[in-house]
Amino acid sequence: RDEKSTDAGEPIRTRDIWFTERDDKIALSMKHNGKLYDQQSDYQRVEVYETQAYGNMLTLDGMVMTTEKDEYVYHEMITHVPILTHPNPKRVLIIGGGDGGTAREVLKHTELEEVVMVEIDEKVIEACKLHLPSIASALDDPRLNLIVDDGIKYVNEASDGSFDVVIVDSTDPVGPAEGLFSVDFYKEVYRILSTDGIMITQSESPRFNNKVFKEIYQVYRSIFGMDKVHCYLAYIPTYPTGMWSFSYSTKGSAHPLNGFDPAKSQAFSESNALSYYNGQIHAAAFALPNFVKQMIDQ
Ligand code: AAT
Repeated sequence: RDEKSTDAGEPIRTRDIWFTERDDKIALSMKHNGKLYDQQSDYQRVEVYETQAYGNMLTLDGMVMTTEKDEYVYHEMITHVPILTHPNPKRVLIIGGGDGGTAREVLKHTELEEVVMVEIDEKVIEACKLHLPSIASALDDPRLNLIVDDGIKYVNEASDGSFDVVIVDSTDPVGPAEGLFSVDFYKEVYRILSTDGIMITQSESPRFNNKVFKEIYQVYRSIFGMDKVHCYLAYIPTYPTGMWSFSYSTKGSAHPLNGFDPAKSQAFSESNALSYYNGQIHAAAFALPNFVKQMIDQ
């Protein structure tokens, strides 16, 4: 590896080097062989590391976004849970998701007629196409309408009722994604959902980002209604604490469990050779520990 260098021309060192994502009180470290990409975009610092345990890893402003070896958990769970419980999904909007993982999973649903993805940062797209091709593969799919723009602007300008499923695959609420955590943004998402529309967001870790977690659920309930917002969990080893949550908010009759067809989910999982999502995981993901229920119900 000695002859290789990063984009900045620095040699990749072979000694004991570690990436660490630091919070005030905890940190997550991964040993790596070097940095493959390092650019400051207009929005954030975009880096790709070659980790030893999780393959190539995208970080934004020093925070882990995705890795080659555990990305399937996040991308399968953010996608198949809503699409397989919507009565008739045709039009899907992805906000963020620049690595392409969510788009790749959405495009496995061949009945869809329109898939739009709005990512703000073209450097994220570039880094992932170069260094995380198994995740970014879908970004060149002709069925994907990929728009490089601010997702907030796109949603504000979209017509009423224009999407059946909106997936907010966004960064944490700092930097360019801050507005993606505001009441006004979710009101606009509600407006552009069709009658039976579903909004999905990554809703942080209940164990780690607990203030944001509680606020998120309060905001969604104030817009969609008390009994229209659900939380589900998945286990993502490279995110702080490993316990991660997603929100499922519904405008009309869709429900994550009532009317859910485990056989259909199981068949979808098998025919697409999925690695995490299946008929049993779907139902199990909505079973919440008491401390999480209490945070949501407060
Ligand atoms: N599937 C990967 C997981 C991510 S990446 C989130 C993406 O949202 C980033 O590519 C970022 O550039 C994009 N983004 C941020 N703000 C906006 C915006 N306003 N409009 C459009 N795209 C945006 C998320 C991982 C979760 C983090 C867990 N710690």
